[in-house]
Amino acid sequence: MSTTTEPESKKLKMDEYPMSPDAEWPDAWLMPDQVEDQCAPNQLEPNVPVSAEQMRDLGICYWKMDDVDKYDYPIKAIPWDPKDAKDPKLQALRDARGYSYADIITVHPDHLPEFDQKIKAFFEEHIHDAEEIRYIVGGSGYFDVRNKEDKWVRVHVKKGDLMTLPEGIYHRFTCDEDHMIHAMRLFIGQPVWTPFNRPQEDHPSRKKYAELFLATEEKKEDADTH
Ligand code: KMT
Ligand code: NI
Repeated sequence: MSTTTEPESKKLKMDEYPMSPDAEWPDAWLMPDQVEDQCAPNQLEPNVPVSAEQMRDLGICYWKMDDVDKYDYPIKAIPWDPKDAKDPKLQALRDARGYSYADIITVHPDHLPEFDQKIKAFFEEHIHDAEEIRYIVGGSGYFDVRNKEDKWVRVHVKKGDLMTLPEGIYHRFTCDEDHMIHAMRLFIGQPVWTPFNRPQEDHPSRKKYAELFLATEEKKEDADTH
């Protein structure tokens, strides 16, 4: 009798879906503390690029989804059910990382009520008490995250990019000058999108982030030996 189930050894375990090679990661750069137009690229002069390795060191994960154009995604679906867009690679990643929930939204003046207010709210510096997972199925935009020196790093995400920000990282979002992003929001379990605006130094998620990603080597050694 034949079986279609994969042997145990071939199955990807939770958290073992391999990330994309460095060359495929989105462009990222340092940006000034203050900006006039949040949707402009806002690079320093001269530009200071931020590498994939530096992004990983902040806890960011990234996968390039090569087959994004093979599937049609609705403008809005809350929640989203993959009836006619059964991308096996997306499903494998969701299974590997436990992303049980998904919805789809479009941030564009014609598709998001109170666009101007929303885009201002997205750009308030905040953390979440869970990972932030976004799969960009159309358009583009900027996720800004704070680096280890508390400087802003701007990551330019576009169609086909699946990026996650770790729990507790200070971040914000804005559209770019095209003012259109079509994104799938993923979540482990029931979604909670609550933003906790900075400062949140005593928030457990912030403390966890600081310990995992900001602690100096000395502090880590201290923690190991005491
Ligand atoms: C966020 O986290 O600010 C958003 O979800 C914005 C739209 S998704 C790119
Ligand atoms: Ni957020």
